[in-house]
Amino acid sequence: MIDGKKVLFSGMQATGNLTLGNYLGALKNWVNLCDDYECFYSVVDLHSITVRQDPSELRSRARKLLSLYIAAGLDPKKNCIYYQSHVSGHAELAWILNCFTYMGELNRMTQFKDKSSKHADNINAGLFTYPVLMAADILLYQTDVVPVGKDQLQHLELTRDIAERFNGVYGDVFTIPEPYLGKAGAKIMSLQEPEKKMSKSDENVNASIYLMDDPDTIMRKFKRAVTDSEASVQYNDTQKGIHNLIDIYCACKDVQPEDVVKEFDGKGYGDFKTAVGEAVVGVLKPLQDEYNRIIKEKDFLDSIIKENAEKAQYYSTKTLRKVQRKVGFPDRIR
Ligand code: ATP
Ligand code: LTN
Repeated sequence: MIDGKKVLFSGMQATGNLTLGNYLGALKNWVNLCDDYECFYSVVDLHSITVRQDPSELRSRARKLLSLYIAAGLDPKKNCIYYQSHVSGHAELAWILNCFTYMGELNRMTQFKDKSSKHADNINAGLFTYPVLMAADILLYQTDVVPVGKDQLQHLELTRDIAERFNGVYGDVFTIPEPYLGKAGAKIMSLQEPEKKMSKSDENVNASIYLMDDPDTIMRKFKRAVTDSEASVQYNDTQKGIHNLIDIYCACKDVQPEDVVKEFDGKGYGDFKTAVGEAVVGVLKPLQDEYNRIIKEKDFLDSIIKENAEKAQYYSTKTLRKVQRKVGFPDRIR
């Protein structure tokens, strides 16, 4: 608890270009959570170097992601938005937690299996212990809830196991975090293979709408979106492409699938795709304008980066000192 509020933590990696899936499934839903929770949103750059990165590219992407958090509506005075690498406790706690995590547990992580097969030339120890750093991120702030997608639930479960193991030895040190299941966030699927989720690492650029795509590109991608031969806008599990387009339209227009089916009754896919494209442009254009404004405000961004890193450092140090005492490190002489 911080000032009587439960703590919420989430993070995103600054790798790849964010997609409409990241926005509708995560970022957009984070905006109002600060009314009920003390929120920490980190740009997890320590995680990013588990895969080889170009240094100047990583630095620039990290700043862009942080600006995008703000452009999406996360008020940096009410939400602690910061770079993971600016708060030393993440790496320090991760080391300690490494000593409370079994090789067997990490071996079972599906993300490690996926990533090590994709990067067979660089299966480094960081990639293997990635989930322990994620556990440190979460436990460092005595986090109560973590909004994550399904793919990260396994890591959250491991975080809970590590925290319980540690508490079992040393008493109640860590809050045990729960996944945050807000109102069902849309799961946005690929425009080219609607049975797969839209993902920023998809090699086919037509499969994803990127948050910075211009209106023409957005319209073109929707025109090319894979549908079916039913020629009727219906919301069911067999018309997967149309199902996805309806979900996107609903998330952008704040309407229900049955309204969409009624609205497009008797109309062809061409009209529907145009309407979905326009709805997406209607959401992304203001986001892009705001982003382009914020990214130029150097002093403002720098002050946010500094203030929020100090805030995160303050709360994380409280937990870290407690942990260091518990495991038996000598007290600091002041
Ligand atoms: P990658 O392709 O690099 O695995 P990703 O696009 O799947 O990335 P993540 O960085 O793993 O995205 O996820 C960031 C956040 O966005 C998570 O909370 C995740 O649940 C959410 N998210 C990602 N893709 C989608 C999607 N298609 N629909 C809804 N939410 C999504
Ligand atoms: N592994 C997550 C990013 C991430 C995270 C976290 C999410 C790192 N630390 C802590 C929630 C809480 C991902 O790849 N989406």
